[in-house]
Amino acid sequence: MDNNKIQTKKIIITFWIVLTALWLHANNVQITNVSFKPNTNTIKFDISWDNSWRSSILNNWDAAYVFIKYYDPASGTWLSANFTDQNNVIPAGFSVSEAPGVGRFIFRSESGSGISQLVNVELGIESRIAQGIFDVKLFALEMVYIPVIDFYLGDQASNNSYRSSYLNLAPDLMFKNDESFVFDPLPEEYVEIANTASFYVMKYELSQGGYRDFLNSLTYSQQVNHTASLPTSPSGTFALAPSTINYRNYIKIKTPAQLINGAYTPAVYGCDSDFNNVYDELSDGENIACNFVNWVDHAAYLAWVGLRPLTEIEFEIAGRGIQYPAKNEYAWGNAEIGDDQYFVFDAALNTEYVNNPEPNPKGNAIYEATVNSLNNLDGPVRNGIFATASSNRVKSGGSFFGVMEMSGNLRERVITTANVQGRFFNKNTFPGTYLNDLGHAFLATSWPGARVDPVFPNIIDGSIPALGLIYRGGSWNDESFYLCISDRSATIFGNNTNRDPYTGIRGCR
Ligand SMILES: [Ca+2]
Ligand SMILES: [Ca+2]
Repeated sequence: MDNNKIQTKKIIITFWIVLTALWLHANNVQITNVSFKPNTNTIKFDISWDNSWRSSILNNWDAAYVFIKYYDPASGTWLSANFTDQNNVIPAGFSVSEAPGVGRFIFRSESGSGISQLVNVELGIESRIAQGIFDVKLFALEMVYIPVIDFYLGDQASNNSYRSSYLNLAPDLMFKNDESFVFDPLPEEYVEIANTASFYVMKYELSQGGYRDFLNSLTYSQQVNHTASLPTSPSGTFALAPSTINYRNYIKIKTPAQLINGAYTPAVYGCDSDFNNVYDELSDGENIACNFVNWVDHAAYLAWVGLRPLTEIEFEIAGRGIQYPAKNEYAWGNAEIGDDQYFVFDAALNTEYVNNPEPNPKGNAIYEATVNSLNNLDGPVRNGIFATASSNRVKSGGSFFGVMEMSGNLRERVITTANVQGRFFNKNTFPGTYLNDLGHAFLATSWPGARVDPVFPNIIDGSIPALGLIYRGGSWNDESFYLCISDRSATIFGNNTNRDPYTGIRGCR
């Protein structure tokens, strides 16, 4: 009865599909046909993503991390809706993770590879959400499962590479997981390796479409702190990039914020790489990795989706896997890297590709030698640009476990072991998945840059130094050595509030 009443009131329910892609070459997850089933308290949808796998040999698979936001009229904000793990319906050959955490992982339960295509998935949700009276957004991110393994740290060659002892550089003495400490040359001391556990890491750097969707779920006051241009700026203004040069960031203000009855409405953001003032077309760059994000943005995004930063130890584990280190190796497991400028076609389309990838044994990556500003390549590229249905690890530039763009494209902030603040980081503390009124992550206990505040404890607002971070993997503008999986050249100082064109967002949990 209530449900009928609600429908006669014509309350509009909107479904937001993130990271959508329709064409060949596209790697990104797609959600369609979303509906609610009030009788079973479930949300029903179809989901698919490309280049999916599960390997029983490596005990490794990829997954779609799904999470729900609903609009809370009382607070005027988008909040997380909880999954109940009741009445789940999952097609044969797939599984879904259960609590804890705000989101759920959908993944192959049997070995295989190719497109993952699931129809009529149902996941149990709070009954009030299943009634269909709220505006709801269902999001998905592709992630990769990293099992507990024996691993090596350092490659005995890269700058500040980990090693097993203070002086001994002999390869047979490199650190392995059956030891407890590793020598970190940055603080010149041994650091304890926390108990390792399996984790999921984002398969790609966060896309511009993903960050756009985040901005479109914030209030005006929250948007102010996660963009470079005021939300009241004219339509067509770059949200993150400078007006002079945008380095392939195409997120713009689509509809400016407006002052109505003394309060600002949020701006609406969209991608428009072809400058035709039609936003979020397939040709508008939303699958390109998102640059111009600072640590305050990064922390807030991760908190909002229920993820956390990686540690630099996890970065090397996800990159190298179980393999013995090769000196100066990149994410694809050897020290050979292409150094010819790439020619990019279908630029900013969801089919964006490079028509001259390097042949074996050289791996492919976007960095100083391969960018080509004359060919519209002066910034990051589409996530997974080198991965195709037939590409191997070297050609795709993927890591041992299939994580993409760990070498190059955008550099990645991770938690360092090089100072006490980084070593204080607790992987098991997650903020509450909602942000404070100003859009900042809080309850981010032990995260770098978290300061004590009487109202919002452990808030990350950029007001104090973000001690405990380091950049890993290098960017499109870096020399090749920065891209090595063990390179530790790029330490981070200061508050890390500058938005630069070189740094992106990756998270894990
Ligand atoms: Ca357009
Ligand atoms: Ca990267």
